Amino acid sequence: MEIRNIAIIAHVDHGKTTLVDKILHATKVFRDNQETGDLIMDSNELERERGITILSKNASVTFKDVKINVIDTPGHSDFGGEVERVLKMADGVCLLVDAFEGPMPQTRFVLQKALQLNLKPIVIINKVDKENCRPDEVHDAVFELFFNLDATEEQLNFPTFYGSGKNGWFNDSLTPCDDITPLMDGILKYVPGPDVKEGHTQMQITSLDYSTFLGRIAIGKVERGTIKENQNIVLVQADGSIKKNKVKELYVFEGMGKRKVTEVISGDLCAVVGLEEFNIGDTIADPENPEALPIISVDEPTMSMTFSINNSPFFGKEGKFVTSRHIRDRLMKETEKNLALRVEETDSADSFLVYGRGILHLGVLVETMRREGYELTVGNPQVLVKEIDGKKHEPFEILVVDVPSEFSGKVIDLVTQKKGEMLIMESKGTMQHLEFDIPSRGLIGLRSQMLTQTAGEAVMAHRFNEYKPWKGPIPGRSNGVLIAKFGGTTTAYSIDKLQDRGRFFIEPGEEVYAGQVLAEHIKPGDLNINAVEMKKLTNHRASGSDDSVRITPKLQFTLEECMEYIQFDECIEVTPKSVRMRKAMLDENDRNKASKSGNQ
Ligand SMILES: Nc1nc2c(ncn2[C@@H]2O[C@H](COP(=O)(O)OP(=O)(O)OP(=O)(O)O)[C@@H](O)[C@H]2O)c(=O)[nH]1
Ligand SMILES: [Mg+2]
Repeated sequence: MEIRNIAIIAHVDHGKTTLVDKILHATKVFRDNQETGDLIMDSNELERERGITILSKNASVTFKDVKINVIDTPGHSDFGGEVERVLKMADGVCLLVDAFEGPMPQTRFVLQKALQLNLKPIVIINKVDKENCRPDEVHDAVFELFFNLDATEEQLNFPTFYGSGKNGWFNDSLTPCDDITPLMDGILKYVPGPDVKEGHTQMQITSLDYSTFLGRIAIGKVERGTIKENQNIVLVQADGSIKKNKVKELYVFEGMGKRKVTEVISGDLCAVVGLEEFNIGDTIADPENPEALPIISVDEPTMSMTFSINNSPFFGKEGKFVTSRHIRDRLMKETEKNLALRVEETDSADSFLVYGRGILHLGVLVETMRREGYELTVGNPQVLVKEIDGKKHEPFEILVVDVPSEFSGKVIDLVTQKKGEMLIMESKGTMQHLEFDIPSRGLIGLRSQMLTQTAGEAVMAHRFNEYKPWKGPIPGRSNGVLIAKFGGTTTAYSIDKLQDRGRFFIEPGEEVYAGQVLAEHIKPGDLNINAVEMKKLTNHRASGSDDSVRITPKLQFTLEECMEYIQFDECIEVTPKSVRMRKAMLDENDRNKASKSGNQ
């Protein structure tokens, strides 16, 4: 059977997973009346909640007797490492571009990676159902992007399809049609079949999967020869070492799942069960001829954060896994499959320094651990500075903001405060399109401020560009916080009294501890408050009793919002049930002493 291996790549939200839905339906992976819902491939809990893809995933369909292995990839720049890795399994890519937004920072990144690997691109201008969309302009912009990325003559000759994943059609022109058949035909026509190589077994492990029954599963593309059930093989590892191993079971992808087989031939993707102690990047090879494939390298992390045991007074109350040993093992396990993540031990046995690609990358890890039952403390995210030619350098990113014209002034002011410099300003429909060069530091916390300033209208995206000399101090949070002076149960009485001082993160009746951050102060500077004070008892039942008190609903931050909010002297306590911001030093006297001696 003929094979095509394609990866679906794009900037975040440009419609990759929706397209995969349509491909699965068009090829009748489901029974006609089967209820499947939307975004079927976004199968894990966090993906469903957030409506984004975090992990790339494989599916496989049959169209006109050709087997098409489809790889859905995440579009958020924090998960770029995930895309780089799985592109190794593809022979072609479908590059989706939103017909209104046009190419965005991550479009450039994923296309660049695909072109470097010499994958055949098919461009899909998606969402042409959107009002004010500009498919022709976007097509030109995509061509320019290919050109700027030094695409070869052949790559520049890319085929283009237009359509709407949402409305279920793609055609080779802007004329709407009934379904996605023209695109499917295009995939068969333009994407080459894999290179089928005879010879000794060679397969690189590009992904890792777990199954409670089968254990760790190695996924990749058979590069050369065949791989068989019960075959004795060796693993050639990154450091050159060679380990004897054996294939227990073999699976190929089929629909959304896998099918057990006895043999897989060169060119197809497969899942190997039973290998011991393998890593992503290892080559499965013939014991007689152990030849390694080029190692997989992904871009460097740009941000770090400390992960420590929970040392708040509430330690161990809400989590199952709380010791430094638990946290260490879990982090090490994560590095096996999360290639852009790095973990370092620190001077303290209770703390680890975790490096990632951004707030979301690290935040998703913390959120996942919390759901698995872990308790931990995380510090404020720091960008990675480097010493280059004896000078301090920091990461800079390209920030793209699309915003209704009336807000563009505010956006420029805000970004300039954060040491961003404007590169481009042009109109795009009724919107202004702005591009800045900005230190990554300046991006921390920017999203929420930007949304407040633009009534939620700004659409922003950013992507690492290069290391440049340190830009000097960048103003952090402008407001101070209200800190609990005493532990206990908060009362409506005390919160009511303090409401005009700040916006609370907690509500009456919550257990708090001394040193916990309870509210945002309306002014700069921190204040220690008593939020557990009881109303003085009187003999008379006053008419304005406690329950008639009007408390403004609490401000509920997501974990990532907390990460962007906290300052260097603060941290976040994370447990399966709660996310609490706190001062790193819980004791008020300690904090006073530290701030006096200036070494907080
Ligand atoms: N108007 C319109 N909306 C679409 C179309 N295709 C997808 N969408 C919507 O765009 C949003 C994002 O779609 P997804 O398919 O999740 O995008 P994605 O590229 O997989 O996103 P990430 O995996 O997070 O990068 C969803 O709300 C879709 O319903 C389309 O053709 N037209
Ligand atoms: Mg997706």
